[in-house]
Amino acid sequence: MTESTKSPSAGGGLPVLKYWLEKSVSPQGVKIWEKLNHQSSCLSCAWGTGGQKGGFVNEEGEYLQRCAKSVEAISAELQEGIKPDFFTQFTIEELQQLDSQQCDRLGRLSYPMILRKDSKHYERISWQEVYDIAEKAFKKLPERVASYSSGRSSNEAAFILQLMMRALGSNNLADCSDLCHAPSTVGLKEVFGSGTSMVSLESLKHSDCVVLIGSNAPANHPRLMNELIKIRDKGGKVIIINPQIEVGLVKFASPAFPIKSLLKGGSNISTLYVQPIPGSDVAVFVGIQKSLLEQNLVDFEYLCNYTDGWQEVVNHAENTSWESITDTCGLSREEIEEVAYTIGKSDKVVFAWAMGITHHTNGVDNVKSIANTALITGNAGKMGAGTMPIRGHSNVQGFGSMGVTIRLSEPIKQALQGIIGQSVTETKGYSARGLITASFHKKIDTLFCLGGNLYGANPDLTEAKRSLSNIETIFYVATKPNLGHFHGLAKENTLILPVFNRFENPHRTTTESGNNFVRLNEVGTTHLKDADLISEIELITSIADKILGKNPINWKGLQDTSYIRELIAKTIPGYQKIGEIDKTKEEFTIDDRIFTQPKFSTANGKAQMQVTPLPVLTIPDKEFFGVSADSEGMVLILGSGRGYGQHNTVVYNTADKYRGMPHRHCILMNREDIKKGGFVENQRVKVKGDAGELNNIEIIAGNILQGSAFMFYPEANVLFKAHIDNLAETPAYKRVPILICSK
Ligand SMILES: Nc1nc2c(c(=O)[nH]1)N[C@H]1C(S)=C(S)[C@@H](COP(=O)(O)OP(=O)(O)OC[C@H]3O[C@@H](n4cnc5c(=O)[nH]c(N)nc54)[C@H](O)[C@@H]3O)O[C@H]1N2
Ligand SMILES: Nc1nc2c(c(=O)[nH]1)N[C@H]1C(S)=C(S)[C@@H](COP(=O)(O)OP(=O)(O)OC[C@H]3O[C@@H](n4cnc5c(=O)[nH]c(N)nc54)[C@H](O)[C@@H]3O)O[C@H]1N2
Ligand code: SF4
Ligand SMILES: [Mo]
Repeated sequence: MTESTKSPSAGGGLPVLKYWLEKSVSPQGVKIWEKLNHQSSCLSCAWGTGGQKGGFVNEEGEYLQRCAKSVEAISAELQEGIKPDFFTQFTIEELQQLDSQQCDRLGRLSYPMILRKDSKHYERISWQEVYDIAEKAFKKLPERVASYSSGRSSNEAAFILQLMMRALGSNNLADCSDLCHAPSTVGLKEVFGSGTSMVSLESLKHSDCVVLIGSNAPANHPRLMNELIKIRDKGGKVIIINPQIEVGLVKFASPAFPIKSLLKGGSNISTLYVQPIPGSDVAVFVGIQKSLLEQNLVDFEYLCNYTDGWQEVVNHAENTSWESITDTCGLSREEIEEVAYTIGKSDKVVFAWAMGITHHTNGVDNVKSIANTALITGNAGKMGAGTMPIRGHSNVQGFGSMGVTIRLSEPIKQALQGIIGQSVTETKGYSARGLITASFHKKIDTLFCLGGNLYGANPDLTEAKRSLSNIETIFYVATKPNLGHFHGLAKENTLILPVFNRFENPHRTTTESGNNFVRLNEVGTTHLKDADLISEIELITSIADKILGKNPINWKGLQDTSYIRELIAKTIPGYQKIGEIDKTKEEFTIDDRIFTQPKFSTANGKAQMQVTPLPVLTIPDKEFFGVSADSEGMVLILGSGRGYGQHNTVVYNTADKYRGMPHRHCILMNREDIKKGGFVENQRVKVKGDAGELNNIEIIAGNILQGSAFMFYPEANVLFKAHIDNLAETPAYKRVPILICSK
């Protein structure tokens, strides 16, 4: 391994501080500081830093909580506007040659554009023409109109988006959460009657043991690491369950603890680190339950008083053999027993997880098996304990709360009927995956994308492209260009509509963090002086006004966002305080989400435990990839995910120093597998999946379980077809069979 690619011994630390310094003393630096201090929540992840008390403050009012990821996001938004003649110079074929980072680096979108059928260029158009096209496009059968959204926009934009769609009679509200935490929402709702984290930031601080499953928090939720450091400092435990050793989960150097970072090279994070086979977490948790029973560490009194269905869950754990558990997950019985003992002997355990749990065909079962383990030890419904899905986008949870979902809850449905003056459609609606399938079958005429990159985020990019090309009109509402704008083209008209970001909006907005805390974002300004931007609120209300008229909703009146907040207060359970927020400026925790008593939001107040069958994990043979059994190469299980320098489909930095991956076209493999397959480190290979192949991929040796491999997304999305969890419709991005061969 060369010096430049040698990975650091701790996550965070000097490379992060260096990034901070470089950016904040750059010519952009003053502007970055101004935006970091702006009273609005961070654009990046859902940990929820920022808000009324300024950009550096977390939900508990603690300072020094802004991380380098947030600087990365702000600095990308502070790029210059794309020049008016840029798109006349370059054809769509030329733009299609750009990679994700190059698309983002073009700069901020600054004027509305259209790519018409048979034209080679995006061309500038007026907002008036945008509305005229929208008027025609939305006047289609409601089931042939759809939206997709990505959780960067505000609660207010989310609320009116779904209000418009429901007033049209459509339930096709696909959202990025369908590709993300939908299994958490579905699973937790069934068990606890509430689909979000039951743990507040305050409550997390009381915990003496955190079990972190399938999360690379050092990269994706950096300020969560501060909490883990503090829990370790007071003698608490951190158990990591992850097939890959993520360096920052072993040791993390946080700028919030400068002395430790500089003198000791960081703080120790994991007390125990176990590496299960990808997709086998149900087996791990059933194993933990079995061991808890054997070690007499089950809280039967709690189970009897506060849960239903526990007897079946206990029987299932008892009756599942150790052999099938260890065979499925690859962990030894001793490893599982040690994890169980640590959980069972701790007073207050938080179970936190991210995509390693949800990106599987049994994602909902994964979530339920974690919930069962929390319940079996009495760790749900008390301060310092509970289940905590760690949400992705900064306001993805707010989108769900506002009703941007195909699974609208009954209370919201009832309340909305009063506003739209008609009943809310009972049609099933298309999730993000459903939408791709429906457009593949030519069932969609119009698609309105509020942010995101539907093309790049989906498995099987060839299929995604073909499907989107069957849609007549696509509106992409965005701040910066991405791959989707150049590859996800419609049959007739593709429009790119530029909007203000969160710190530029001419009106107040709110967002919701993953810990159920509502942030108030103040009015801001943009540095793009000559640009023709619009706010998302103005855009959606203007379209709605054109297509739906003024009755029963005065859409243009809603451009004063305080009226939208009034409607939210009346419609969205737990959100009453938002009606007062313009006066009080009081950010708040949403009611009935944080459980510090074992009384849940189910019909009888008890948690509804359900048996989780062990998955049957198979590895296909070479013939599956269309080659003969005796041909060279080896089959591995690929997990696709994020590098340290990207936000989802948007790449900021190509190298991932922490994993020693110098560029995007790498595959991380276990050293033994490299040998076994007859390969050598840094060799270039071909990677094949069931949908496509990638050539010239460099092998990097890394700390990953034998039999598994890791690659970056969105690039890896050309490889595989969508295999989904049938309940949540989320693709199995973390368990993809691949064949690696030298040619
Ligand atoms: N900087 C930055 N921040 C982000 C994002 C970003 O792209 N960049 N994205 C945001 C979004 S939308 C999301 S959803 C989150 C994502 O946050 P994460 O879920 O942390 O992101 P992933 O890269 O998908 O990593 C998942 C982790 O799961 C592990 N894993 C894979 N398969 C399994 C398995 O079968 N079992 C277990 N137990 N573990 C497994 C992987 O090794 C990896 O460490 O981050 C959010 N925050
Ligand atoms: N293989 C693989 N695929 C995956 C995943 C994986 O782990 N592996 N992860 C999945 C997950 S968890 C998720 S959440 C999805 C992410 O899927 P998406 O949410 O669809 O994708 P993003 O890359 O986050 O979208 C970024 C774009 O949003 C736009 N944007 C940014 N800020 C704003 C704003 O303020 N307003 C508007 N209107 N637009 C804005 C910008 O144009 C930017 O290019 O990808 C999924 N796909
Ligand atoms: S942890 Fe997340 S919310 Fe907090 S500053 Fe970093 S990216 Fe922003
Ligand atoms: Mo996500």
